[in-house]
Amino acid sequence: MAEGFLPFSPGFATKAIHAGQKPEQWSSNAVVPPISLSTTFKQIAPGKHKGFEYSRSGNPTRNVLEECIASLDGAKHGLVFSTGLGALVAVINHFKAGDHVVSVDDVYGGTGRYLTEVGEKFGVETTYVDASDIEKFKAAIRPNTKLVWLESPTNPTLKVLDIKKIAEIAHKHKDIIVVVDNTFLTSYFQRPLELGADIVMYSLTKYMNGHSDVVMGALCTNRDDLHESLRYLQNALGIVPSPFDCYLVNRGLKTLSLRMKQHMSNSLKVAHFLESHPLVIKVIHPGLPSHPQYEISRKQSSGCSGMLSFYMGNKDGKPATLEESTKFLQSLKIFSLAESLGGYESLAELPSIMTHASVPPERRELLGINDSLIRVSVGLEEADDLCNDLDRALKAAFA
Ligand code: P1T
Repeated sequence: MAEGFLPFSPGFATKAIHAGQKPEQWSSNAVVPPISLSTTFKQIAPGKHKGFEYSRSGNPTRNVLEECIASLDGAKHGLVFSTGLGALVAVINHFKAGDHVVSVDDVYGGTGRYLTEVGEKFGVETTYVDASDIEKFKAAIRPNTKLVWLESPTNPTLKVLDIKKIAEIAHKHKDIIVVVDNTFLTSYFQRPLELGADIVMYSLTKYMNGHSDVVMGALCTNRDDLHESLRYLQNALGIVPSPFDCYLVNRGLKTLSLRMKQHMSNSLKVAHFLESHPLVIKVIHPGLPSHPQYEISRKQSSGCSGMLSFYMGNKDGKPATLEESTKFLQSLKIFSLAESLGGYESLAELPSIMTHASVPPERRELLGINDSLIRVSVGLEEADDLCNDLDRALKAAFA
């Protein structure tokens, strides 16, 4: 147990290795689930089959992954999609024109882009709110609100939202569904369904797969009605992942608990190092006592991932210019300057120009996504090597 945090869910690592993968389900008794590439399945009589007809509507390798993902969240149902955004598309397609969404203001840029630029074209309007302020959140709910979309911690400013409190408020209104994007923490560190969410969403591209070689998304729920609708949409919209990718994610899950523990330990070492660095103005990491929602983080999560953000600045505390941030990012030798997160390798990026470029400039300013904000995904390398890399690049940026 990480000190001061919620206890871990019992049996997590065992489920990650065994759930959905009974060897007896295959005629060969294969211990590693086979990759079933066939697009179609022979029928015994027209409409009579052994559970599979066509690979868009169902596939044996995908089924294994869906069962395993669901079990990790303690969920009855799991569904996987071609990407994380594909999972969002399925959720929005569950609604109809005239329905309203309340979304946390600091969401992944691509999520905001879909909600605003695509969702609104089809008549589903979104209001963005700082959901860490409960009164502001309550005020954003309208009579036609049908969906509350949360991300916690948020991307990239790592705000932690009180999921239980928000879900309780939302559920006082009939028909509101609460979805939590749990990409940053995974089911190992946070289980939103147990905190009152109706659906938990993932970009499996990140920690769940963990090896930066697959893009995929997932939704898990305990509600049969939502599962039925979303499974229908998974097929009807055609947003399914390939069997080979399902095999890879399934393999990645086997080491999720080990990886997450090490991501937490490494990112805390890096966060403490940066917090004492003269060329760093502020570090945002939910495991630091200086984080504004440190207590909520420990109350609702079992730990922290490898994600942190920080503002860099010169010795006098003047925020870095775009040139200085660029110099820093280009001077890194172990961290790669790249979008994405959650892989075994360390990455660093500039959200204002990269992952959050699609956020309107006024909202970026309000959220503090400026040219001195650096987002880091701390990987599994030696923490001392990572600190030395950051130190050298910070000095080079202001030389
Ligand atoms: O890339 P995709 O698998 O479609 O997932 C989208 C997505 C959803 N939710 C969160 C919290 C995310 O971070 C992402 C993708 N994010 C990045 C690519 C990034 O660098 O932040």
